[in-house]
Amino acid sequence: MMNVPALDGSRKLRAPARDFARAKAATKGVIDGPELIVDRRRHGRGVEPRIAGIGERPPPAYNSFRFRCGDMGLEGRTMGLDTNSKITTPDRYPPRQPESTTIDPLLRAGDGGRTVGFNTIPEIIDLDRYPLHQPGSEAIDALLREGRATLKHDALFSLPGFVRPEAASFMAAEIEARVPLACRHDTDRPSYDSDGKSWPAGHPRTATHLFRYHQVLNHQIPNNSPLRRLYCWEPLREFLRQLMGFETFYRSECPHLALSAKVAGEGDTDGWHFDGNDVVFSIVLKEPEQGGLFEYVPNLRTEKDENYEGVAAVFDGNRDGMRSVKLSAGDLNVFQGDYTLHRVSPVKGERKRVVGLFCYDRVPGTNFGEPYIEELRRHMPGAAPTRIS
Ligand SMILES: O=C(O)CCC(=O)C(=O)O
Ligand SMILES: [Fe+2]
Repeated sequence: MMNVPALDGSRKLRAPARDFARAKAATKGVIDGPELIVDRRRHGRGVEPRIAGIGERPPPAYNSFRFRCGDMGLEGRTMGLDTNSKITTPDRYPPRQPESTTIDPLLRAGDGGRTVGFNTIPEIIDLDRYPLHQPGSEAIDALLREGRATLKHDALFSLPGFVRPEAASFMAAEIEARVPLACRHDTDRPSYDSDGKSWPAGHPRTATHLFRYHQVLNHQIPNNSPLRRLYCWEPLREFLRQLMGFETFYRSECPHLALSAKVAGEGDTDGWHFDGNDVVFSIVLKEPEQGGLFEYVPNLRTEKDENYEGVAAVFDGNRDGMRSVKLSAGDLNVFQGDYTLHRVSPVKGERKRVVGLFCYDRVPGTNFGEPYIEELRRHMPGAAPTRIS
């Protein structure tokens, strides 16, 4: 995801031990069973404790914590702990949205009334080229080896033609039909997540860039969407886990951002930024006529060196070491954007750029923090801010 706070960045713990004790006291006798999870993981630079999610049986290495996530249309349904460590709603298992069997009117409006298709993975993924259903096969092992080496060097590993063209255009139509409901981002933002310090004017940390696009959120994407089917397909998650070399790897459970999609029309763009989370998994569903290039400078900064000079030079137009690639419809892209400065150049022409974004985490039950969700809510059409607490 762009430079959103890392998962649950809203609740980065300054004093983890105290917060943890407060959480434990607040939940005593109210929540039976589940543990609260705080993990310590790298995001941006360094290691910070932060709330990661909720799970019945968290890995023993993790402390635990529970938090609340308000969400549009699902308010009051779920989640545990508000910002004052009070239990808000102790219902642990919110009802799931029923699987819809009929075509929803929005989709009908968007694609001329086709019946929902692409119900099976072989219709969606080119399994001949990428036999993810055969883990451990020579082809998959070779792909994993190539991917790991490429990621190390380039920060971007693309699997061209991963999604079949007809499935990609079906998914794009499904997403575009939801643009009237989508968040509209149109703001200048800095390239970095805040580090809480104040930086002098002219420093790259204070420079802002235009971010402008529509964003369709998880709960706005139908349950029977082939895009969701793909996201929920276990062999894909397992393949990506192995590619990243993580021991554990879970789909996010964020009602808003687990699965989302971005739609960029004429002039829309993502400004230069570093991602707040480690990895973005995207699938391009539709390419624009021109522009919408993915531009990046691999490993411009490192864990030890911010290289502000190099960053400032890119802002000033230096293109040394920069890659400028046209990601094509159907490509699956794995991108490590925490050390690699990147942007999406402005889209030109009538045809939109549509990208699906898949969100995972190394701990189960992850959600994004409420402040960021509130921010999204402010960008929803006709939505007034609705803080619950
Ligand atoms: O739209 C894309 O291709 C990726 C954009 C991006 O950098 C992000 O969402 O963080
Ligand atoms: Fe990004």
